[in-house]
Amino acid sequence: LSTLLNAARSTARGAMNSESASTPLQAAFEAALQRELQQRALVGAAPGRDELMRAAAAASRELLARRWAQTQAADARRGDDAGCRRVHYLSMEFLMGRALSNALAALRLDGVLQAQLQAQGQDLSGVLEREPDAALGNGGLGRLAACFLDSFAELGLPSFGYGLRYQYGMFAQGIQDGRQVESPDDWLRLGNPWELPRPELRYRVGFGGRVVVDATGSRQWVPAEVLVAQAYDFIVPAHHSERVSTLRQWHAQAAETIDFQAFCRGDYSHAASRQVAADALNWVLYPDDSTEAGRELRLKQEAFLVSASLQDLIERHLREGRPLQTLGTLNAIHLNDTHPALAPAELMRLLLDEHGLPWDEAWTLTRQAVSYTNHTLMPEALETWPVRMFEALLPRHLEIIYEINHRFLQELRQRFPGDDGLTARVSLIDEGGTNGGNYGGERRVRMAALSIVASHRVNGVAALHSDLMVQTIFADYARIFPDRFHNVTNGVTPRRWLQQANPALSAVIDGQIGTAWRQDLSQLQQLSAHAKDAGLIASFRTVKRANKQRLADRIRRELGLTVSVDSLFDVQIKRIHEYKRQLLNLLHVIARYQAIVANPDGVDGRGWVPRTVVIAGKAASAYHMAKLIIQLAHDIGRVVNSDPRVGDRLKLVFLPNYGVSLAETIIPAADLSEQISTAGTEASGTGNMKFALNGALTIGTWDGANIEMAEHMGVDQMFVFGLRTEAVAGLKSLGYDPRLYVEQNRQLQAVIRAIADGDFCGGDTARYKPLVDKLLGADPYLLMADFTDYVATQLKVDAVYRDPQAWGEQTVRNVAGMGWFSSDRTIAEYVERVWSPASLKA
Ligand code: B1N
Repeated sequence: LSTLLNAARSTARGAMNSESASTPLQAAFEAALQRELQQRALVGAAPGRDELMRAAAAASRELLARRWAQTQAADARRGDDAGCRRVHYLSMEFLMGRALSNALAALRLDGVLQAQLQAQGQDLSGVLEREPDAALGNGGLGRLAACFLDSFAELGLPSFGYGLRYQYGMFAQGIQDGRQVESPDDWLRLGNPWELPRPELRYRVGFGGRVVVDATGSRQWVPAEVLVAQAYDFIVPAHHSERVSTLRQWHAQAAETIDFQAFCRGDYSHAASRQVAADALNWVLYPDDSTEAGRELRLKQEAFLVSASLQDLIERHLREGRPLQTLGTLNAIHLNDTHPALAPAELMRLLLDEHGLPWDEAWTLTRQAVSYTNHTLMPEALETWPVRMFEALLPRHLEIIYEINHRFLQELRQRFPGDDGLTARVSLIDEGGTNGGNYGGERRVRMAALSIVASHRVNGVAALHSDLMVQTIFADYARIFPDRFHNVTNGVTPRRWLQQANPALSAVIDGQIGTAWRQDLSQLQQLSAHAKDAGLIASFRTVKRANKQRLADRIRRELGLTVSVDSLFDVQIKRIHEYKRQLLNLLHVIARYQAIVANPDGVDGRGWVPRTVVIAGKAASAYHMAKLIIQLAHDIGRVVNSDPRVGDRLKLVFLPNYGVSLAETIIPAADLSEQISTAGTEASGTGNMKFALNGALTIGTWDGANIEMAEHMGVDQMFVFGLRTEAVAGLKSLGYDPRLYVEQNRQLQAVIRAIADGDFCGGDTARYKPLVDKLLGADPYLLMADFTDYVATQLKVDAVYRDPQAWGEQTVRNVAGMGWFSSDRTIAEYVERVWSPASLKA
């Protein structure tokens, strides 16, 4: 592992001649700006920030395109014994955010552009802010894929990310009367200056139709509908070498855009129907996080991504003059959750039907190439598709899945004779019994089963999650394939999440330990020797205060609310989900509000540590409970923020339209990071890492990657509370009764009563009835059981915050402990355990 990281670092040092010639950018920028102004008939006018942003992006793209060509040429030449396979990371989501400041930093051209813009009377940050986020992802899973692309480039890994070019990304969230309203994210409205259309890269992808058997007995699929996948490339630069990675996104077009016969008949709607079908496929990212989308269009999107990507991979492999027989040892195909799980079936189809390989050989290549990461244990997120939908859309894939299943189950019957329960449980087909419950007995294809059976490696995303995965949802498969399951704990890119998001803290760290942490985050450990250094603590404080001021300014601008930078900024930003327990956070806010009103001078007369609670996040449009939680946050905020008895002691802020860019401003300003999921439910979390890296302390449960963070920084550096996984399971198995916890805690009673009585919504007792009923009835995420410890732990947070030296020391120790959580380390582990040729022999 360390050899790999070091090798990447030393080639980086050699290759980095730091673009000292600033002229290429200047020239490219001037030319791009002229083009921009011409296209918009603005010649002679002073360019606005939009034109400047687009010109800067176009110029950077031009410079990156040279690096792209060099990288591809080098990768094509690499020997078969290079020790590392080319990685193809298949994901329905890449949550890239903005690209310009990252590109400028990678090219070392931010200073040059700043000077250039000053000459135009503009400042760089104003221009950067004009770039729309590329929000082609829901949350953590999509952002992880984006961090991975950054690390692929940084480590010089031959690699492609493969995704879809959605016309509309993650919906924009507005708030009306405290309620979420969704609107489309028309991010391509003004075009996309970053993307390179690759008209020469087009592949046909079929749907529907039937399978015909020819005279020789070989089977061929004759699809009823054919779409063309057209590639658009987005270049992801390394920061310490001239290597790049590629995000290749597919855009669907009709094979023949109009049905000319129909057109001539005057039947225009029929004439355009093929293009309409193609447009539907490109249409929109499914806005579901950790739940199954379950719609036919989604299955078509998944099949389209998979087919185009694999055809592209095979073509490249053959074009480079390599035989099909080395496909699996020279290429890795990685499934980012089960969303691209059709890949093994499609690869088999291509190898069998298009390239004429026999089954066993095709299966060997497939198993060598494919690996799969699971990102959640939530049963409602485990993808299954009705067999009926396969019959209609993907008949040949269904045949292949049946054959894979037949061989798999046959082997099992030999290995575990008489265990019919086992074969039914692990079959790729759910025969429609009770498994999965509410599907009305329909037969379904289990995508996780397909992913596991067809992979040589399966991994979870944090140690606890990987353990639970093999103990619970995949226990049978772990027994069948004991060597297949591994853990690779998530990480985040330090370039975006420290260097770019927090330049001031980066400068302080540079001053203390030098600049090498950008490539080797483990260097941060050196900070711990200075954790008690009053000067360093003061610098951390100064930076935090300035970042808080920036956030406070934004809150005032957007919401007209004034918050004090002297208050503790307590932040929870992530998708709104019951298991993430934003509601527990709100219960604490209410408890604190009631306590402040009852005891304005504090319980012990020492006053209150002032707090600003910040929440942001989107709720899936059909997720009623999550939407109610957003509304409750607004109702509480309205009451608390305007209560003169409270003043600065407590504010509750909901920042709308959470996304990558908003995270980049919020995270550096946080004092406290809320990571409070019910133990065993958050697979990893990656926001938790970003906060700690930026000097926020964590209040968190013993869940996901929180555990490993605590282990790396020292458990006492984190505010840990709540029931652990075994206790959660134990309580549930005994028959958990939330009312018992309420009866024992008068503070909790008062909090629940306030919500039930409509205290925050003018006495409307109906509004939150479903929420209160669920808390007192089932409370599946154990808020009632964890409330007391949570509130007590919040008081411990206050106590440390009162002591600036103690708080400061702890923030330094948090940053120092985060060196292991770089996505560079994560990717190095994937290379070693999952994608190396050696992992095939193990
Ligand atoms: O993946 C992240 C983890 O850090 C989070 O803990 C985990 O919740 C997240 C269906 C998902 N798991 N599953 C999804 C996303 C979209 C969808 O349609 C499921 N997201 C996660 C990175 O490992």
